[in-house]
Amino acid sequence: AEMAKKAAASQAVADHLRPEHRWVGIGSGSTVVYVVQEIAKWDKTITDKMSFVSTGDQSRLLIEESGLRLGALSQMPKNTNLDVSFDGADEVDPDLNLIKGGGACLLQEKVVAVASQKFICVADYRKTSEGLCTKWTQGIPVEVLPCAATRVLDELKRLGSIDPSIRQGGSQKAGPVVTDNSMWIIDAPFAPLQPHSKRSSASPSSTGAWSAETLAERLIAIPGVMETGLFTGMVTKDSTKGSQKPVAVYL
Ligand code: DER
Repeated sequence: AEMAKKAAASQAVADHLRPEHRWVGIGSGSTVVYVVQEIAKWDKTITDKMSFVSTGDQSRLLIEESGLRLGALSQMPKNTNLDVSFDGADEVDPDLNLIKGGGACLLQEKVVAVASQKFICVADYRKTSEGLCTKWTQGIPVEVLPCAATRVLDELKRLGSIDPSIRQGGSQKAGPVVTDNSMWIIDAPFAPLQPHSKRSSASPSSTGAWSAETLAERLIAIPGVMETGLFTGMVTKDSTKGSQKPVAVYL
């Protein structure tokens, strides 16, 4: 699987990073490490002109340790997007909706992904599924305000989550995992979501399964939820043509 991740990462960089790019988003997780390793091989006269925006402490350290220049969203010219962002995913459905947040970095990852002209998700074959929550059974990661966590748990159960729980640090840290934003993560398992491409003509409710888009809207509306790991409709806005291309996913 490491070979697949490495190959997918180098292909993604070859296909989508351009020498004229100036703002590049770097996600979190293990696959994106290979993306940065590829970029770090480029001639410094090119990469020294680029700024790399991180999506958390791991991403920031990865950029710094690779000798690439760190940039912040606040430094970007007004009304401009990052040229391209690279990130991983925990699961990818046929409509290219994603579950992210296995690494608890989903909040800044989504901000950077949405701020990017093109969002490249590098996910090897193990991540593809027929519907979100099919292969990724740990639950949809939800970043929450710690003081609201118990009320969010109750609301998640009302929405059909099966045994949602606050992510614990286990042997790494007593008590809950604390994110780079000083928040907690709740992992909320749901029955497999129904991708649009698999929707029967019957109304969605007849199957009882949530669509990723609808569930994402319901989750983000819960007071105390800061962000969710459902990345839906993450299309690449090709502003020149006004068309929208699906996010490029390397499987
Ligand atoms: O936490 C995240 O969203 C990461 O991007 C994660 O989903 C990808 O992790 P991996 O590249 O180590 O599989």
